[in-house]
Amino acid sequence: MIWNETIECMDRERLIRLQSERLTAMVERLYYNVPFYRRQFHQLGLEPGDIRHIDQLKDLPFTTKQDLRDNYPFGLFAVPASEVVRLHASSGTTGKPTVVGYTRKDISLWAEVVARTLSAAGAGRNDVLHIAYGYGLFTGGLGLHYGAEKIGATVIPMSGGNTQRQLQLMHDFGSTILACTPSYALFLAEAMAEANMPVGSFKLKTGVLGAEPWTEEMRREIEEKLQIKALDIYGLSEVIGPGVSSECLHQCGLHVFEDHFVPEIINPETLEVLPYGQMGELVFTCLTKEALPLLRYRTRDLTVLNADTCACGRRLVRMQKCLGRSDDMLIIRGVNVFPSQIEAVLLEMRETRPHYLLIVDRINNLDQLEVRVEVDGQFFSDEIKKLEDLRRKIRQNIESALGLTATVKLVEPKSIERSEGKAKRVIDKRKLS
Ligand code: DLL
Repeated sequence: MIWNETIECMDRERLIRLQSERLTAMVERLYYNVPFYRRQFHQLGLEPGDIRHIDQLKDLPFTTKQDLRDNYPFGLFAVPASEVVRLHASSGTTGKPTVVGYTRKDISLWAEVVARTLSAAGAGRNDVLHIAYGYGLFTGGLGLHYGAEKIGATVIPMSGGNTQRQLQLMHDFGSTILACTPSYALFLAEAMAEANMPVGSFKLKTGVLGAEPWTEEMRREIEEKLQIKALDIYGLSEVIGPGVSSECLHQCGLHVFEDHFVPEIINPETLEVLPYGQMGELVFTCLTKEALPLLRYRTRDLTVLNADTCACGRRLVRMQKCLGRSDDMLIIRGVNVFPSQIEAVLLEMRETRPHYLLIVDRINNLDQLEVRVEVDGQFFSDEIKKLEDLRRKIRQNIESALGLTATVKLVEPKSIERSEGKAKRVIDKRKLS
């Protein structure tokens, strides 16, 4: 089913007109309401009336995660605090999170785009939607929630964790749609088998899976084990959360809701805009958001765009599955992790040296993070208890800084390989691309 046929199947010329009108209004709003953007426009010699067409997007400045960090927490908001009804946050490159805000209208826009996502997955008012994305500062749980209510489905706001209970309720309530990360979907499948709960006794038919990269092989495995159609959904907090783009039942790329979020592909080195069909970094401009409308936000995700009409009838641009990033951000169990965040934890402690290695693996379909770190010669000890206390302390510090549990291995001074060029800090054994 197509939730908003007028928009999703609109001919491209009309869509471009709509985007152009919205961009013109947005640039004006940013000029008057966000000093950060006004300064940038002045530097470029741009006045609000200069931008009238979506083709002029390339003349506007980029926005990066660093800009959000420099203006932490609310410096890029375009409305007074009294208009903001919700905040969410995701990890940034240092201890400080990236904070995003929503007005009442933004929340309803979010429900609209997630309603499109769920309709594209075949969901409707007779469905029971089991949401196992985390509820809280992460945008996954609440983002899916409002869209699911909008289409009239029955929502089960499970949030993450407690796998046995997830299975029990999914079974007893007859859930038809599962919303969670692809790795958790696989984990649930294995847990189902272990608990001797035959997949045939569940009513699941579709998974709306995202928040982390996953391969076609993983899709096949999920589809086979859970006997469902597994669809990819994409989004990021800075743009809105889930509901930026999503697959339809044809599974041939993710339809981007470009009447609200305009995608571009750039070369991450030269920043030049690349034509459709070429792989590069995905950039989004928000056309309608009120609280935090970002211009040309660099996602760091790598993909390819394609503007052909899909067999489902939607004419929106499609993006390929994202399998890589142009920075070093890792996504571990759905949590965004920059190696520099772990480095910061280690550097704060006197007992460790800034020589470390992060080893990421997927064991039994769950991501595992191992942190190997050198202990300072002064503190290296033969006493197992001392080392054990230190190990526990590092693990706790990582957990409180990142919200992620890691296995910590202490190694002797000078045992981690030194490199002459860029240090190799991460070994990712998950082989996604
Ligand atoms: O992960 C929003 C979301 C929630 C999307 C639930 C889908 C479902 P953030 O925590 O801000 O937001 O992380 C955004 O996650 O830049 C990508 O690197 C990655 N990501 C999100 N969806 C996908 C996907 C949410 N389908 C970052 N495939 C993004 C690959 C994804 N990567």
